Amino acid sequence: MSDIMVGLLSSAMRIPTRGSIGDCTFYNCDFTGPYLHVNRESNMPSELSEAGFHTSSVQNQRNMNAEWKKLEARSFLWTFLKFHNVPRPPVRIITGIISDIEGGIPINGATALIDNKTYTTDTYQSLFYLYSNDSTQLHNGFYYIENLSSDTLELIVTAPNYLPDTLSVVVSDTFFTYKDVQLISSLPPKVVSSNPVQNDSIYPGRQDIIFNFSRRMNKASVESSLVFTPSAYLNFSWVNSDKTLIIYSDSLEFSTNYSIEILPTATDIYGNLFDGNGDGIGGDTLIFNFKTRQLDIDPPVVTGFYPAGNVNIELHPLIRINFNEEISFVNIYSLIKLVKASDQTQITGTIRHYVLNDKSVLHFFPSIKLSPSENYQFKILAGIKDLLDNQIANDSIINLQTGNTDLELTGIDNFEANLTTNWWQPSASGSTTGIIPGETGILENSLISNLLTSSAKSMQLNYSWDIGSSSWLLREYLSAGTPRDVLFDNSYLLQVYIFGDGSNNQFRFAVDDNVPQGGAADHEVSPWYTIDWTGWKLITWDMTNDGTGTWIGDGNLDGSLRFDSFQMSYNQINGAQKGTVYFDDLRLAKKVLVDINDEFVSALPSNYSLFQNYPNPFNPSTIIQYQIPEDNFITIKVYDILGKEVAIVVSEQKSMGAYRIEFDASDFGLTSGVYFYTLKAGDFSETKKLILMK
Ligand SMILES: [Ca+2]
Ligand SMILES: [Ca+2]
Ligand SMILES: [Ca+2]
Ligand SMILES: [Ca+2]
Repeated sequence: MSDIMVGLLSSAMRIPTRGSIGDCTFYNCDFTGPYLHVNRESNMPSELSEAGFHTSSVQNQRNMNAEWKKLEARSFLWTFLKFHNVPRPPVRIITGIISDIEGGIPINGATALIDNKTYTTDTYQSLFYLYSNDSTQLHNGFYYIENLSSDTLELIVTAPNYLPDTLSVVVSDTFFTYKDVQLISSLPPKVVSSNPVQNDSIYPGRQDIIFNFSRRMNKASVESSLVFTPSAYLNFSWVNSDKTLIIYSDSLEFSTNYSIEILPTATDIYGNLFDGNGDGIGGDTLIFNFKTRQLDIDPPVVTGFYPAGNVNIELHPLIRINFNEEISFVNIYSLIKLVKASDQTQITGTIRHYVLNDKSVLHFFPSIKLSPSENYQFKILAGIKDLLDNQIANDSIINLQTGNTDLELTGIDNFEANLTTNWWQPSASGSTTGIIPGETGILENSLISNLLTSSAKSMQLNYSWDIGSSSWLLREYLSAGTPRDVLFDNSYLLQVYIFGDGSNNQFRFAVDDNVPQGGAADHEVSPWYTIDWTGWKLITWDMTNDGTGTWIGDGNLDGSLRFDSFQMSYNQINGAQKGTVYFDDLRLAKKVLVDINDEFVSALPSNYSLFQNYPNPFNPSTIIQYQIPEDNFITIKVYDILGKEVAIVVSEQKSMGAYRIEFDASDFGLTSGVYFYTLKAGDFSETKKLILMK
């Protein structure tokens, strides 16, 4: 009987496969069937699966309908009749699916009329409200009419906003008569969006004009019904299944008012007349106005420079220049320069150019550390151009003076590995609220990274705020991995490089304190930082001096600390509703004083000594330390590998003490190579090797 039943069920429900593929996948079978595991054990076919209870959302929406179950029930009945050799009574039932010819979506509330009997397909009000709160989610388009009186009948199918259709049907006595019907929407086509929008402006020759239609359009009818005033030579292209028209012209004038008329002779592919005013009635004209911008004759303008402030610049700074428009990258390496003020020696570095919101952001990453307490100049030279060759006319020079401190660094995470396993997605944290989860998430990015380190990757965070929410907190939580092993106390600076989006939204750090206690209250945060910059910036939380913000801790950084999370919040006053920021090189830092030519405060030395220079190899400067136990005349001289004296670093009477002095090889024009440096004081002499590597 199973053989009969499975065949009848799958033909009645019009299921192309026997047994449920879903069951088969679920039970990991080899597709030889029966698919249900219980059936394999018992040799029982999976009859009930034929109606798709397990697998298909399309069939499930039909299963909500009582007459659909009649199809199934009659199939069971006919199985028993056949098994007992009882003839099947005349059937005379018509059934099928009514759907939209374009999208293929079944139509709710369509009516089938045949033999003076009608059947209206399920609607939200009649049925689907039992299964969904969304009035547009469910539809089956299923109709079913039984007890038809004769063999040949006329079927008329109607639906609101569709053209009716009439079909001739031959009704079967022996099985269900299937008649699927596809209706053509009678809603006239209209423009649903455009770029530019009505009365907006475009830059001629650089931007296209785009119309998105509600329906697939008859392309020729649209193109021939389009009136462009004043006239211009136009190119048309169609995408999105002929629903989107792109108009491009390189003959538009600057500073001109244009209008585009789409006449009602435009039609969709079914001949429905264009609805220009969008009132649901076809046959009228769309009048679309836009302006072209004036010719850009202005050179680019620098709108932002980082680091802000000209003194106490860190020794390995990133330099960022923001422009008011997109600039040409051509020759940029010869047009921006970092030089030492005293001798105009150029500091080499890498330039990275990004265009965000049609504006250029240039970054300069010096390839070496700068010297402490030294004057530098950053030069933005004449000749930088926009994309229309408008050039900056004059050089500008920004003076930068390095400070006398350097940073001793301890990395937490450089985002080069295990990013998506160590860090949660923002929506995974119970603290996160007020975001749109589908538009918020982290991922690895290898295009934007901090080139001060040998970074190849950063962490990209896309976020989107639900502005209907009453509070907003995005917690980007570090949940696992070696970055969690880094413990510290509040004597450190906590730092991260953030590539800002200029969104004015807010950022802060969060740390666990009292580690390993781990209670909810053992969480402290930094004050908020407003992300009002575009491009890279180093954000520093000085945990000793900057204080804390308010979250679930007591505001004191107690005991042992561990990084917890980056946090962001929506700025209700002027924050962007969505944006993207990047993080790189999360780390701890301590400031160390770099004293040049200054006496040590350490205990009085008991012997002469010359220490190994650092860094070594070096370029172009290095620090030499020495100590003398008595007042004496001393020299420190540098010799090349042949023993020739090439530099005198010190030659003077000195008081007893320990000293450090900077030796800058570029002051003496030295080339790369091995050199020796010798301290002489009376009878004492000591020599060490140093390596200049340019
Ligand atoms: Ca109209
Ligand atoms: Ca310009
Ligand atoms: Ca990195
Ligand atoms: Ca605390």
